[in-house]
Amino acid sequence: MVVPRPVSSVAASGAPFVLTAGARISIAGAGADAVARLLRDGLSADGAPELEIVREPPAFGDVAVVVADHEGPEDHRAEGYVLEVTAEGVRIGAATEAGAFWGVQTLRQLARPGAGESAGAPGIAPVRIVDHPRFGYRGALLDVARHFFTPAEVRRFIDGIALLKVNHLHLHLTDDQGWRLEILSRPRLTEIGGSTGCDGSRGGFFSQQEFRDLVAYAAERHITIVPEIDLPGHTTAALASYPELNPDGVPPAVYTGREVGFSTLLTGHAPTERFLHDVITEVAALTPGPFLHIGGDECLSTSPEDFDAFVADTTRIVAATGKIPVGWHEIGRAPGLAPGTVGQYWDFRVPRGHAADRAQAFVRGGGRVIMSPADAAYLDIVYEEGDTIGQDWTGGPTDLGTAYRWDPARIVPGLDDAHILGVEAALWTETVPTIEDAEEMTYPRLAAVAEIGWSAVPPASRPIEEARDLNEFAARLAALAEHWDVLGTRYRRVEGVPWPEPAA
Ligand code: TNX
Repeated sequence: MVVPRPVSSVAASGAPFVLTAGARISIAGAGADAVARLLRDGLSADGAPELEIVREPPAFGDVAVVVADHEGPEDHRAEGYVLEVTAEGVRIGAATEAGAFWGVQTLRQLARPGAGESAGAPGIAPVRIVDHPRFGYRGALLDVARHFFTPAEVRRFIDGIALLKVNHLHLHLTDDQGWRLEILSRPRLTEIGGSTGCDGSRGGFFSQQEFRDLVAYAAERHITIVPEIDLPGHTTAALASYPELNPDGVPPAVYTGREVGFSTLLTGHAPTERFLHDVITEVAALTPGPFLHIGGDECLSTSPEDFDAFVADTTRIVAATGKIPVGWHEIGRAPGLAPGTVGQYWDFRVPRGHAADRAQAFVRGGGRVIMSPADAAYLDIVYEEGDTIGQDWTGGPTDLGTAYRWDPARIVPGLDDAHILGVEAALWTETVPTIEDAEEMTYPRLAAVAEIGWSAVPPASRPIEEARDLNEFAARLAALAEHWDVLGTRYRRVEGVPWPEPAA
């Protein structure tokens, strides 16, 4: 009962493993310490006893974590792991800390909340799991621009996505309604541009130190932060802060509405060029991860020629910092993107207009594509008609089945696993004011997208609606929800899932 479903899980015979209060976490290999501490903290957050960590061979009843070159599934050493459960003990073997950490998430899910003999828990049935991801990129986008979320709230979000083996957190840091990252060379961006949010909600921003701390917190959990500075549209917060960026030289008032697509930087103009350089240089310096996202969506007020020149230039500035540029699929129209630029596809499961061609352009340019079909992977779309939070522009609600029954390699002709970096679910927050609301929009649908990104390719011979068995998925989700209940994670109790009884 694990989400995402492991590649291979074979039940073994024998008595179950019971986690006793005297159990220890036995570690071997470099890097096992950090993973073991996260295992201890994860299990105790789930209601299990707090285990001691020892660097010695396991005794009966212990949980062993071994990180060594020859461990983990062959050919899948980067993030794979092998997890064995017998009555004698549990053993997680992996070639990397990341692999061991994903094995830990599986173990947490196998252990029912409150596991331990005192709780009278049933224990974990003997099993051997060999597991690795389908895609190296499994992402979640959190829009902190429309509604700001504090570092503590973002850490809580990181904890939640880690349990699902999501390994990239895309932070949408700037938009019309807010600029949320301190830029030392342009202090007005946060002073003015960060002063409010959608519907006049609280302002706020991450200082550079807070941002570094978030990057480090995520990295401990094997999650890479992908910062997005959305350009040249979605920029009212920047335009309000610096008059010289405006086509007419006149700064607009800060913006608290929900409409998109009306703003643009003045392109092809020296002050804007300097601004771009300064901002991108600072963001790159704060980002140890490989990616820097430049947005590029919905620039309805930039002429096509100006847009093309601007985004090509911006990808080259990013590449010069040593980062891989990422942009929304619209930028695929521009000739001259930096080689290897990654595209993020956000059109529908059945591509409309030029969307497929735009996505294919990244592959022609030596890059790959992240798949985020808006009518399945956008977490801000309503679950059902009549919901008070959420948008409905994708032509219908996104219920659990819609979020689950699609495949990234069956969307854009010619784009298969070799061209697809991975998948990402996006939580836009125009309508999402609090972190509790954010969680309710995210769970359980992120679990569906995380499984699509991690679990084995469904057989090509079967229609995707059949290949993804919603009832089977729902049963595993219900087990996961016991953890959400213990952790205090909000989730939507959608129909069709045998959810646990709510705690009294
Ligand atoms: C589209 S798709 C957007 C966002 C909105 C979202 C709302 C894309 C790259 N941009 O600006 O927040 O729809 O669902």
